[in-house]
Amino acid sequence: MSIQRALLSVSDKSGLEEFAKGLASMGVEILSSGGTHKFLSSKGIPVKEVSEHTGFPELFDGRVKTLHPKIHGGLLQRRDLEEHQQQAKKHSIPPIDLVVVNLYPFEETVAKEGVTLEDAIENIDIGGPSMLRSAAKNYQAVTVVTDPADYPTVLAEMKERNGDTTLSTRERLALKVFQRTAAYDSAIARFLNKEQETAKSFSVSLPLYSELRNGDNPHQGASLYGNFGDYFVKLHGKELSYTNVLDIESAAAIALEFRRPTVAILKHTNPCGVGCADEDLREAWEKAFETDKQAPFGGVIVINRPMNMALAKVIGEIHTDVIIAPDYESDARAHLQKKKNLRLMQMLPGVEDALRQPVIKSAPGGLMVMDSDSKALGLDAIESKVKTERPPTKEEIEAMRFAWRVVKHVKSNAIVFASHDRTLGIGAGQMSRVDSCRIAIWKAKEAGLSLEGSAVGSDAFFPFPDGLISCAEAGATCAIQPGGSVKDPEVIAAANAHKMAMVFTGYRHFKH
Ligand code: 93A
Repeated sequence: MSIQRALLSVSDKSGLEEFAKGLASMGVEILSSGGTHKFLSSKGIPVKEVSEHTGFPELFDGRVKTLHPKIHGGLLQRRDLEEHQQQAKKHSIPPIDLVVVNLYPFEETVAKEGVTLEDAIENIDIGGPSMLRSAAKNYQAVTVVTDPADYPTVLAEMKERNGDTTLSTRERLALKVFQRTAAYDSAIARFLNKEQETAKSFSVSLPLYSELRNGDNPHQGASLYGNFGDYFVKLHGKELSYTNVLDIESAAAIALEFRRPTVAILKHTNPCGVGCADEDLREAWEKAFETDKQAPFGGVIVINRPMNMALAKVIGEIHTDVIIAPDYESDARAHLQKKKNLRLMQMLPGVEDALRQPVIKSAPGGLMVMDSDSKALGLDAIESKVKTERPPTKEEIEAMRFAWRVVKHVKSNAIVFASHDRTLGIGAGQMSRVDSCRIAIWKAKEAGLSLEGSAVGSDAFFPFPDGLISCAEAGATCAIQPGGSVKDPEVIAAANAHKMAMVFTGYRHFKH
């Protein structure tokens, strides 16, 4: 079958004029993308623009020129299948028998000194390789030329064979295409890889989202940059402060740890209490609030279900700075909005992704970037990590899971006593672990909560047995901690002596 229609789209125009003239002289219809069309027309060669052929203009600064079913259908349709030919007819997709494409000069571009990433990226050819690959896949019927050095051979063959090429030539040219596109993609990958290695410099440009009410203290100014509004919307209340934003981030992270209806109350980014329930948010609230009834004053409350009136009524009774919920029932919102100083925040879908973004902190003279702590226990991780003579009961496993989920969000050194659905005592941010244990035990006592049969979670290993022993004496029957201390054997012996079940997770959850 002689070549009837050809598509020419090239960056390197060398040898193109003669080649196109040769094609035209054999009666081949020539289609071309914008620049190539202009070039050929200027040489007086009859040529039709791709956009005219497809009925679709070039878009997005030429990023979309030839990416159209009429082009790829023309290349990929099988001439030997009746069904394909019927579809082609039905959708008016005439066959394209010859493709002549060479790609945006990516390699040359990145070889230039001082090339910008943007320049490199704009030189990543998408449509060209796509056409080359479509044509090469269908080499049984389609001739594909990517190297100007092949123009004379192809033209000579066509002249000799009444406008056709041989299958062996088409096969050879197809192989050449895949070698070329593979090399092209490798060059892109190499460049991006190098870009990331050597350019491990940090530059960011974010729009101002809003000025903040104040920093840590009223005499410190603060501003918020970026797309905070894509994830959180303030429905009511005063402007946010710097500490509000920190609290909102911590609160959302805790709430999203849990699938069951959950309420967490926070102060200075630490949870004062976390409670879960099967259905009733109010029940979850009671459990969270019972952990500590003093600290929540002026705190932050987060829930992972829409706020309802029953919960709005009870939490409306205590002074709160910020409430965060995925949504608010209208009566609940109206009720809470009566409080002028209360900020009502809605967290939008996608927050989870935002919280998985790297953490950025200032450092003297620069900043630090850290992966987010998104490590979680596997479902069977507890059973396989028991270190004590006594394995944990099913209830203890649930309680340890809960403690481990919460302790991740408590500032180090962190100790959390918990049952399967609530916190019982939290010790946060102490310089020695044994002090965090003491505080957690004391807080539970203050709250009138029993630690008998509870689980204790520790964000990092117990460096000595003393902390663990104090937890056991307070009533904890199981412990979850990373392990890894040189004194682990002594800590395990102490757990055994107290008939505790203890699990080593193998990884810690420091939070600074
Ligand atoms: O930006 S692209 O990836 N999008 C396309 O749809 C497309 N189609 C062809 N680049 C595309 N091309 C490339 O444009 C070809 O591979 C060729 O290198 C160049 C020819 O463009 P012009 O004919 O407009 O000068």
